[in-house]
Amino acid sequence: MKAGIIGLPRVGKTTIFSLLTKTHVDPLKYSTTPNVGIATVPDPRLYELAKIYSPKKITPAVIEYVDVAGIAKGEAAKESAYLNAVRTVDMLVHVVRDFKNDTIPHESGAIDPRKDIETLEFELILSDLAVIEKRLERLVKDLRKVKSKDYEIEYELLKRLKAALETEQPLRTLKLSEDEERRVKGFTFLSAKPVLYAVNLGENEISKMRNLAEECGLRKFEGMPNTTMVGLSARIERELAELPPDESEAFLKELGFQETAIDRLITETYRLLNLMTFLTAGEPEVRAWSVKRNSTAPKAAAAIHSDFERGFIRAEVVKYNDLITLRTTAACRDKGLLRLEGKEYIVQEGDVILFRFNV
Ligand SMILES: Nc1nc2c(ncn2[C@@H]2O[C@H](COP(=O)(O)OP(=O)(O)O)[C@@H](O)[C@H]2O)c(=O)[nH]1
Ligand SMILES: [Mg+2]
Repeated sequence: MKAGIIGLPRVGKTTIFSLLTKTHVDPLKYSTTPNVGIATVPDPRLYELAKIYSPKKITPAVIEYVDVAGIAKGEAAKESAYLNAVRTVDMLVHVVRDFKNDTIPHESGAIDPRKDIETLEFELILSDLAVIEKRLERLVKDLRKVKSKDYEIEYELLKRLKAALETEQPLRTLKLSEDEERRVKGFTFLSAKPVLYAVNLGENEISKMRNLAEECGLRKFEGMPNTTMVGLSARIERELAELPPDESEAFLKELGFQETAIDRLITETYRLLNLMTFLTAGEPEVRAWSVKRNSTAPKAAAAIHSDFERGFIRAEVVKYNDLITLRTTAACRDKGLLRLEGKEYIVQEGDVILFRFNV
């Protein structure tokens, strides 16, 4: 799964991308191709399991981030390469700037996270409107020639989406039926993608994090469907990343946090992508695997190998907490805590699974 980092120029996108993916990007090098990298999803359970299995390898779940070059007002009209790069991602991390710094000019001259969000979201909405209008024109022509129930349904649906966009409602906030979801999917509407607002705070203002929406004028976006927000100071996160682990831990404690904001950002991205984790554990490897919520056992098995889905026989499942308490799957079996699950089983967060299959 892929998250695209978007936002106005000079808000901290590339800085945050580097922190997320632990890569170095030369901030002075102008690049027209997006930066692409992998972030590991923080999961302390892996290290607890490693204490039991002493595995050769520990493999966390990952998310791909794409840092697309800055977007500016009026982009939609140009139908630029930028928007096309954004089209292929599964969700958006929208970085907005709250930090003040006179040497780093801000696109619109003033620091106003809410206005910046509205500006950029308006571009996404305009782009979607253009797509809808084009399709509607075509549908009207086609409907004149043939009577088609399918076209009629699509026509009515697109009219409804258009009306929402015209009142500046992003499509991600609409409630759609499964059938409607299926119909709109192919359009890859930009405003339909889940959004995480990453609010880049001044280094002396991170206390705003405790009451982010209120402090940054973002109340309007609170509780919106498929929308969430995380506050951070990219500058502080960079300092933390440059310190040796024990010192950065002490610094973090001093700031009053248990985890870095970058880790929180990754965790929230994961959640907004509707992903959950199941685990596999053994001497060769302890590993976290991502699947969509509500996946069946064979679907989860496919995350490991497509043969596993085809040849699926059963899943042997223990809960992470039970395994940590009892230390072995054999002990779990003795206590009746190892379950044999079939094709219909819906995998749960934190299941430790051994798949049985034949190929
Ligand atoms: N003071 C301060 N400067 C920052 C912060 N985040 C980024 N910057 C600086 O702002 C400038 C633009 O950052 P960059 O990450 O390249 O922004 P982008 O254009 O959105 O990719 C760079 O000089 C960064 O060092 C921050 O949290 N505080
Ligand atoms: Mg950049």
